[in-house]
Amino acid sequence: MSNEVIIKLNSVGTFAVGKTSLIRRYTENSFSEDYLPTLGVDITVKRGIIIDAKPIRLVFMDTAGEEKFGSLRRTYFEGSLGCLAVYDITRPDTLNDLNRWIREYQEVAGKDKVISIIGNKIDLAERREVKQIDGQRYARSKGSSFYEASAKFGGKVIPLIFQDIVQKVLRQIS
Ligand SMILES: Nc1nc2c(ncn2[C@@H]2O[C@H](COP(=O)(O)OP(=O)(O)O)[C@@H](O)[C@H]2O)c(=O)[nH]1
Ligand SMILES: [Mg+2]
Repeated sequence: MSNEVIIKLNSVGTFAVGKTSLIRRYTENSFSEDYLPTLGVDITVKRGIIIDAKPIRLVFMDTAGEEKFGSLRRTYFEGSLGCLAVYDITRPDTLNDLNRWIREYQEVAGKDKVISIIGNKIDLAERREVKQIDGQRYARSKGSSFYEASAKFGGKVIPLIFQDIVQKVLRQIS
């Protein structure tokens, strides 16, 4: 479709918080228990979605949350319009780490880009160590949307996360 809007989105967050799983849940509606760490970057394209009456092509640059890929990761943030900043509700450090991840993303993509904060793995309720309110407060401090989700269980929140970030990006670029 020629009038397709192309939106490049990134993911940030510590290793194994579920960045790849959330994107896979949204793009393929699938989930795997096996941990296959992203090496450098996974690029996923999702076409044929209509948001606010506009045909959208989403290009996900899903990068590895490892220091050794640092300089490479930065190059994938160039030209990005939005970012999912993901933490794991069973690992409090991963919420603290978001400051560093968001700073790295903003240094390359720009401070004005849309960032959504996602607390993932809510299916592991008995192992929860981050209260929902703490994620919410953090997101508010960044002016970001906030969602809790489970890439494993999926559900309605998954498309909402992606619709929301795309709508915010569209508002910003129009
Ligand atoms: N229980 C549970 N496990 C998850 C969830 N999301 C991801 N995982 C698991 O956590 C590990 C890391 O996931 P992955 O998406 O590769 O993390 P990434 O390094 O942030 O991209 C994998 O073993 C996944 O199966 C979730 O919502 N619930
Ligand atoms: Mg990954």
